[in-house]
Amino acid sequence: MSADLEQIKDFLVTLAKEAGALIQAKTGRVSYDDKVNAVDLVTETDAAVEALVAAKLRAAYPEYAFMGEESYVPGETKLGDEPTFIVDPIDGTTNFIHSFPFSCISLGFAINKKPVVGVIYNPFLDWMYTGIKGKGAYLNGTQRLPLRQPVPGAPPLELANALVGIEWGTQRDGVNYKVKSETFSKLAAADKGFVQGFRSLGSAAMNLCAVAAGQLDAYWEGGCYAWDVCAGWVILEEAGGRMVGGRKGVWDPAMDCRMYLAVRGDAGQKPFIEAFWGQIEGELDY
Ligand code: LIP
Repeated sequence: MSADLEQIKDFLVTLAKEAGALIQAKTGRVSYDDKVNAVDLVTETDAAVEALVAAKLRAAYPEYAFMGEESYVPGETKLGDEPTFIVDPIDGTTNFIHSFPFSCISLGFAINKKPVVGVIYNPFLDWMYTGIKGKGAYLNGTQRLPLRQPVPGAPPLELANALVGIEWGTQRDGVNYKVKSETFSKLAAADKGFVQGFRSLGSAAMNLCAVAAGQLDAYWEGGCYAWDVCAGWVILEEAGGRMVGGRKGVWDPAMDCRMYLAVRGDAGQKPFIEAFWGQIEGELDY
């Protein structure tokens, strides 16, 4: 039996609202633990939300697999071809701890390791982003993405007119820290990339939704996992955007490749991607 994607999206929207109420109730009042280091954080609410979501999905869709950030076991959990829910219970955990209102729940559904349904809900701003493969992407059910439409006669997307989402991520040493720091510096410099600006929303899912909405022109990150990008990926593509690899030349990235460049819909997308890759100083290595 093939999956009813519309019905799955509706189920995920209801679930996201329920989980969102729990996230909102707990923000700013939580203690936290380190995972890998002192900037890779987890709270009891991350685990509680994932447990709630996993139980509801397993009850409603026992035939589908489940992968979640908090139950992931490195080296053991593998993303397979079977239909799979891919869940980040709180994306933007640091924001959640600080009550910075850019955390969300990210609920994705993938078949053959390709995202086909995405639901991302930010309960603080009451923003519900949804996307279904082949059926478009929306904010709050009715506003079709992208929200920002091109101005007639405007120049195509290029570095010089781009607002770019970036994140430091949780690795603050070694080659990845070096590549990110030097690339950010090159992208900012007047005699090099000279992008208009950077934004750092602290959540991969929120960054991807901002690119899908056309509010950010691009988002580059290394270090994310499938649960950070699955839902946002389909929302981005259904808004006319494109996901490529965060390393030069990767036009068709795997969902769990951990290095991504998301670009909004625009005629200048391909030259922009090549120009952006040209600014990457060294190679990310996740
Ligand atoms: C975080 C991201 C953030 C990224 C971090 C991390 P978490 O997810 O969304 O943008 O830079 O590497 O993956 O830990 O808040 O779910």
